[in-house]
Amino acid sequence: MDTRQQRLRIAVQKSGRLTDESLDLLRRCGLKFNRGKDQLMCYGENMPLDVLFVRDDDIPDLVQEDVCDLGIVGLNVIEEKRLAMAARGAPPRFELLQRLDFGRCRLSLAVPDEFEYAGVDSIAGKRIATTYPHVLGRFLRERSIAAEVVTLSGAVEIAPRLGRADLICDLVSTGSTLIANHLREVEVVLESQAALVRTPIALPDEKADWVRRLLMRIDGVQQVKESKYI
Ligand code: PRT
Ligand code: ZN
Repeated sequence: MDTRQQRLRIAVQKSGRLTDESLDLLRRCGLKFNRGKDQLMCYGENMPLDVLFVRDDDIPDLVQEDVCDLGIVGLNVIEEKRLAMAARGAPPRFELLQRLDFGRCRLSLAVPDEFEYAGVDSIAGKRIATTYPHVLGRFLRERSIAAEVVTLSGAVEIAPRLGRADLICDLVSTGSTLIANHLREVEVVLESQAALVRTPIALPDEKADWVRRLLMRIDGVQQVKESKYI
């Protein structure tokens, strides 16, 4: 039988903010694996679960295209993808299984220090730089605000200084990047954290059983972590 039929495959960020904690979670769930340097895939030694290392932005597609059964990715990426697909009239084909207790951040509006902000209406008619045009677009629509969304692929925080935008909509965690760029956070657009997603395709019994077991173990790991903080 094709081993792809029997082994689960999970997509994890190759190198970035979610990588260490995603792998740590899998280890705490009992998975043993050896990750060689620059290795794109590693095989679970004691569970039928293999890890594929990819860019975080590719994870929703890998899961919907059934290349991977599972993926760990930020809700910000999931939500942007979901809205982008809905805008094209295509329903998303991945399912949110569980929120994970790491990767917390927020997608926020931030304005230059000298910007006179007096509530969300102050951004009407302004240019907003972001890498999340669909999530921002929904935020504006829900508040009936007409503003120009300037979609960039990165370096959003310097867009106001370059004259490309009046304000930005970007991810924030500690807030120090905003301060360093003379920007201040004024509105939260989306709260985010890492999450486990799965393919909507029905899995063979044995694989479905392993997904259930993995979810129970994740629950256990997260509860232990929580009780440590209390
Ligand atoms: O290469 P690849 O495409 O895989 O990685 P990436 O560069 O797109 O993503 P990466 O590793 O930066 O982030 C992966 C995920 O981590 C994001 O999709 C979020 O779900 C989550 N996350 C949590 C964050 C942050 N915190 C965060 N602070 N992602 C990005 N940032 C950036 C933010 O864009 C800004 O530039 O960090 C800066 C702000 O941080 P503070 O602490 O100064 O506020
Ligand atoms: Zn990315």
